[in-house]
Amino acid sequence: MITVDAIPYPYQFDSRHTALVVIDMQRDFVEEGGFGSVLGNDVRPLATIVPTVAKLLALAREHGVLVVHTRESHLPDLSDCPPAKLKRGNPTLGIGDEGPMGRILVRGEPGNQILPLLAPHDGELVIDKPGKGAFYATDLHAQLQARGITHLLFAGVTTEVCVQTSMREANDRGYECLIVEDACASYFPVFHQATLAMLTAQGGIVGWKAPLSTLQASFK
Ligand code: C5J
Repeated sequence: MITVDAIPYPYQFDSRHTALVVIDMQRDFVEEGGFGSVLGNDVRPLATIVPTVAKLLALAREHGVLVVHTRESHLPDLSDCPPAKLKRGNPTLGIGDEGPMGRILVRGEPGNQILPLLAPHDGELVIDKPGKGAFYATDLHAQLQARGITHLLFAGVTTEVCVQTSMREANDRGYECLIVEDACASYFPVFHQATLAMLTAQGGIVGWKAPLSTLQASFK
């Protein structure tokens, strides 16, 4: 059993029953010139966490923690995209439109791919999700149950949207969740901080948080 000196109190997990879920580290969200930056977002806070996520992936792989990657993505005919989601957002560039790296949030397009540095390894799960949460309209829960996973470590982007939604969905399904705080980021640093505070308030109402260095130390 590993014990992490986490907030709000120590978090314990068994690597064999734990998965690292890396949310949406896609080129269109993180890279300069992608969808996110074309919409006017400053992508630097997202790009900054890439080395930390790479180290976290290496730690998980070294210790036999299952790795799950997600991508926010839709079928090319957008039949899995609710009209409300299609209408939302920037009127000049929306889901399915031709963007700087191919069609926005469409499976298989260059911008929809995970950053090469964080690319999935053989045997790791890759979940294409049409929603913000990783459990909505995916088989993630079934895949985790089939592998006896009870604990989830979260990383990725953005902290307050897809990471937070996924962690809340996981918590409601009975998983013990920890967010690796410096392996997540938002275009809005204040939202990042607020999300970490919300998730861990009231004695860990959604779960725990710890930085990568604390997680690394817990394996020693
Ligand atoms: C994610 C978004 N991945 N912000 N998507 O957080 O729309």
